[in-house]
Amino acid sequence: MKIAFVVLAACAAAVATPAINQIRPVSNRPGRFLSLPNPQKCANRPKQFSFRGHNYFFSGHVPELANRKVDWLDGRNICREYCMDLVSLETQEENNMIFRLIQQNDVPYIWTSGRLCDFKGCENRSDLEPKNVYGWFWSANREKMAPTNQRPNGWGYNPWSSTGHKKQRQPDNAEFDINGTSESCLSVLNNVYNDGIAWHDVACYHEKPIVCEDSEELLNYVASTNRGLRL
Ligand SMILES: [Ca+2]
Ligand SMILES: [Ca+2]
Repeated sequence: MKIAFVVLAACAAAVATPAINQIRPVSNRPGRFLSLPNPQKCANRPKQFSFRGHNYFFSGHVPELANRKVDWLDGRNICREYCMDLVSLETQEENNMIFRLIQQNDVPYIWTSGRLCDFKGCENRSDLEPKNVYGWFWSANREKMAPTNQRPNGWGYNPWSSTGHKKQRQPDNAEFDINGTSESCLSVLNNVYNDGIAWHDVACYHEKPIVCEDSEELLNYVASTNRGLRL
């Protein structure tokens, strides 16, 4: 189910047109923008594993990124230069694959492309209310997530953790009560709250390793503007 998030749709449109400096920031920090793909990096992107035609990599297994932890937008931008984006976990099969990666490599947490639609362009959208249930989507492809309080269609479990800082189901926006920062980004945490590997809403400024997944949109864009480039 695709829905048109106005601001992000504008970003996507800008990628496909010459008006590249019209891309709007998705963060509240001024002067931060989505990065454009780098054709050479796209052609040489790390392909550590693949699933249903998409390539993926974990930053911890890429020598030049292995020691880096980044906030959510920097994470997206690292991926986007490779024609990828932060991973989107649309199916249980894909989710299980990423959970296994985290478990087998003892990774404490990663960023995904999951985002709460709580920025400019998300106002007056009754279909997204209440936001903590209906307001989450995958920013890599703007696909809406299942309601957070339900098992997604075709899944055997609800990937959101049943606990967290406030000992409440996720998403709980817990940091907002502490310092006024919204937990608008989706991280997979590895047993941080004695809850196994599970989804949590986390404030986007936290620095974490990343998993990147092929972006069809960026690959198609680079393919169409770089004839003959092998991607
Ligand atoms: Ca995906
Ligand atoms: Ca939380």
